[in-house]
Amino acid sequence: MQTWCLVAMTLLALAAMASGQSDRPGRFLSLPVPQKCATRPKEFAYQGRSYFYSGHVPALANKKVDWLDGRNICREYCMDLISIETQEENNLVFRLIQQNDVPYIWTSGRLCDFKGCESRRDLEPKNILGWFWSANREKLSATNQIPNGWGYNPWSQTGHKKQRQPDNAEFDINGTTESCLSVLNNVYKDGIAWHDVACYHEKPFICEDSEELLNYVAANNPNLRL
Ligand SMILES: [Ca+2]
Ligand SMILES: [Ca+2]
Repeated sequence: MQTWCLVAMTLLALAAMASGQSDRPGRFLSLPVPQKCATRPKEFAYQGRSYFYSGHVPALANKKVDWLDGRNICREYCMDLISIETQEENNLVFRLIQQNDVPYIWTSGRLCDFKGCESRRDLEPKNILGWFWSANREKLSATNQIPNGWGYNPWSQTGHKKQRQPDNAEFDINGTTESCLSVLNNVYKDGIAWHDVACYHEKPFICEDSEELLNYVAANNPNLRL
């Protein structure tokens, strides 16, 4: 897993928004709200970071949102949609989904298919090497391999086209690219597994602390307890 150049990827992330990735042009990333950061929901923790599932927060319990709205709700809390870098973290997510019978959730996984991505040879072929976690701009492992240090491949072996994921299936149906990563709960009789899904779909989500946003708010609010 390599960390991408922060500045370049920030620009890419901004370009992604400006390119209207969910068919609503002119949408931007939200800035953190210091008071919300200080009182953010902390349902569970892993490696020093707090997380929550939107369905367990009274104010968000019935909310299903598209991928960018999910990011923005998290970001106001100094969080972002979850990035799942380790099998242990993935197991936490799978367990939460299983124990609470959650149908699906958004993660911060995103296909680099927007302006600025076309010059990145290292991201080809896109369906295998073109995925990254928007929350921290880290690349995902190749989608067709078991990630380093994992005992299984979290991507589903099946889907709408009865092919392994990512399959970009919706593109064949209505021309919309499946550019966002959702964890689905047995939608294709495939157990709990990762799927590429079109970003406009409305889903509950899991937020994870963003060190970047927490540090930013801490620096500007020295007396705030985060
Ligand atoms: Ca993470
Ligand atoms: Ca798919």
